[in-house]
Order: sequence, then structure tokens, then C-alpha cells
Amino acid sequence: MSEALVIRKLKAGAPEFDRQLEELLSWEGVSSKEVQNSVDEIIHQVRQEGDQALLALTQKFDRHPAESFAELEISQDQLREAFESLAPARRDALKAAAERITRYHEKQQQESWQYREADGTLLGQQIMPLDRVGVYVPGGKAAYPSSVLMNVLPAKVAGVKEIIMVAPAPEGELNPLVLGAAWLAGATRMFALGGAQAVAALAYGTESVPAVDKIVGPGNIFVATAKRAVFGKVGIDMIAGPSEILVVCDGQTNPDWIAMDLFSQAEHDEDAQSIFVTWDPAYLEQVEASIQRLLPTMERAEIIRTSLQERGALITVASEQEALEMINRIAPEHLELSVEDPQKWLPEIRHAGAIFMGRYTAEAVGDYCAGPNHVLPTSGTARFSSPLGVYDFQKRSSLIFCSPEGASELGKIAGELADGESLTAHARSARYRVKD
Ligand code: HSO
Ligand code: ZN
Repeated sequence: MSEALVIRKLKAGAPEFDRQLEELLSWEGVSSKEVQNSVDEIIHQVRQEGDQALLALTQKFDRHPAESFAELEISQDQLREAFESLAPARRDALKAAAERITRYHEKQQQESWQYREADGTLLGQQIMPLDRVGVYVPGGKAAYPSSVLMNVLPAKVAGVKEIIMVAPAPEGELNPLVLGAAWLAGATRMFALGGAQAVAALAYGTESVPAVDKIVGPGNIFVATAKRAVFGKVGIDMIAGPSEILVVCDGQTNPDWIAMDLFSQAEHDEDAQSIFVTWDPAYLEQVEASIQRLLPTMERAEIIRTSLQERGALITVASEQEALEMINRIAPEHLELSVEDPQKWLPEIRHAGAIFMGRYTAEAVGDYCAGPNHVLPTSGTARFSSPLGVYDFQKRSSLIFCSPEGASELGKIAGELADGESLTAHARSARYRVKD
């Protein structure tokens, strides 16, 4: 049997607690000067040499055997064939997930609106989808077909016409589930490109890759650094940190379930963070025992062990109220409320990316198929941001239509304010329409 795991146990209110919690929650996702320099260099190269640079960089970094750029585009036929090649049970599960995710996101559709002021002026807001978006799908250990659905489907629901997907193909190999999910979700074009070069291609366009208006999707440090660098030329979704889960339990749930829920995020990677909070100290010991017993049975035991040891914690609080304070302080990406009456808690939860309510709601169902998006704010950013959604793929234009009376009313006010700013053309433009 492998050695016991050492996971920190903290007690809220203890003298060192605030410092310990702060240390636990600190996460520096910043990239080094070297990474930034090489990303800048790659972006420059792609802007100068287009497809040729993309081909050379892909041969170099992904060891892709392609000899011409054309080989890096994956056709719709290839996507469809990949979908059809999947085992029927997988295909059905992907379809069921896609349907649920679509239905949920349809609720997020925003409506355009108009209203009339007393002077006859018509005011409003018009919602339009973005024209073209790029979806980055990571390769390697984070090649998640579920993320393809979560990024592409909200764009579809928003009405985006062109969705360009990119995913690195190490040695020329692509994950058929990723391709199948791309076909099912409705990606319009796909290229076997990854890293900073893929982000640069999407942001600036090349002979073959169309420039997009916004880039979404997670990626490694090179991708994150490139997204930051092209922000402004295009929109980006967010810079996601490692996965996190905070489980709060009243001591009445099977402790094995809690242990496995903590593992479910810890298995993503060594930097993932799983935290458990309870006001029942005896129950905390039971959860720890479950963790110790179940860990050796896990396929990714070593990743889970490192994640729990480096960034995990089991925290005892004095009361439900203190548990609530902990939630709002941590502002977790995923919050599991494994308690009797989770509805009662909701009005006081100010910061959490997604809230999983009740003992039967495993965070994992949210990752795949419940319906809400699994792209969520991490590292405390739930204080000011929200899950990826249809609204990320839409934008608003404001509408103003002046009646002659409205023009007269507003022209007087605008003229006065323009005088105050010494902007004569503004003042006269507004006053031309004032009735005397
Ligand atoms: N939990 C991840 C999403 C995911 N889980 C994909 C499994 N596959 C986002 O934090
Ligand atoms: Zn997950």
C-alpha cells in the first residue's frame, strides 16, 4: 500500500488561520519573461509570414508531419466521420449532453428592447451575435470533448455564424471524441493548430485562417499569455486558472461521496484545489478516512495526492454562519452544498461560479451534462465575473430615435453641456434641431 496522504487540517478562528487561508488561496498565474518573449516572437512571426509560419511552428512544436498548410485544416467530412466512428453509447451521451446544454443556454438569450420617453424619443438596446469566434481546445491531458460542447454551443445559441476551432495535434494525432464533439456542436471550420501560434492566427488572420472577433477556451501558459497579448485586437473570455472545488457538508452525507467529489477536481492537475468545510469535527475525520482509503484505488492517484497535499485543505468551522463566510471569502469556482436545505443558503452566497445544491448533486454532472456551462471563474474571480454563456457571444448596440419634439428638448440640454466643454460643433449640431 502506498504511504498515507498528508492533507492540511485547519480550524477557522485559530490564531494562524487567516494567514494559512491566504497562503492556500494565493495563486500566481503570471507567466515568466521568457514565456512572454517567446509568445511575442511567435505572434510577430505569424503576422509577418502567415500560413508559412503556422506550418513551420506546428512542425516544430507539435512534431506534426504535415508538409503543406492545407493538411492542417480538418474538413467537415473528417469531423462527421470522427463522430460516426465513436462507440454508440459515447455518441448518445454526447448528444444527450449537447441537448441539455443547448436547452439551458437558450434561457440566456437576451432580448432587444425599445421604449418611448414622454417627449417622443425612442430609446432602446439591440442585441446582435458576434460575427466570428475562435474556440481554442487544448491537446494532451486536457483534451476535453465536454469543453468543446461548453464553448461552441453557447456561441451557436447566440447566433454566431462562423465558429473556427483550433486544437493542437501532437505527432499529427487528434482525439476523435474532440472532433466528434466539434461536429455535433457545429464548429464551422477546424484547424490542427495549437499554442501561441493558433491564438495569433485567430487574432490577426492568415491567408487560410480567418481573423475572428473573440477567442474563447482554456489553454496552457503559452496560450494564456498569447490571449492576454492579443486582447484589444480581439475579445477574450477569461484567463482560467486550475480547477477548484469547495465542498460544504453538514455531516449527513456518505463521506465516500465527499472524498470522491474532492478527488474529481484534484484529478484535473497537480495545481487543482479541493477544499472541504464542515462544522462537525467528527465528520471531518470520517471524510479524511475515506480520502485515505479511496486514494490508492484511483487511476490518477499521484496527481490527486499532489493536488491535495499542495493545495487541498479540510477546514473545521464553528457554525453554519462561519461556513457561509468561508464560501464568500474563497469565492470558489465550484461550490457543493451537501446540506439538508441548500435553498435556504442561496440568498447569502455572494460569490461562487456554480453552486451544486444538495447531497445528490455531484459536481461532475455539471462538468458534463446537467446543462449549465463548465467554463467558470477561478482563483476568486467569481467576485466579479460569471460563467461563460450566450451573453459572451453577443453584444449590444444602443438605439436613439428623436422625434422633432425630443430633438428640441434634448438639443437645449446638450447645447448647454457642450458650451461647458467648449465644443462648439457639438453645441451647434444639437441646437440646429431646437425649435424656436
Ligand atoms: N471541471 C472542469 C471541466 C471539466 N471536467 C472537463 C471534466 N472535463 C472545469 O473546471
Ligand atoms: Zn472537472
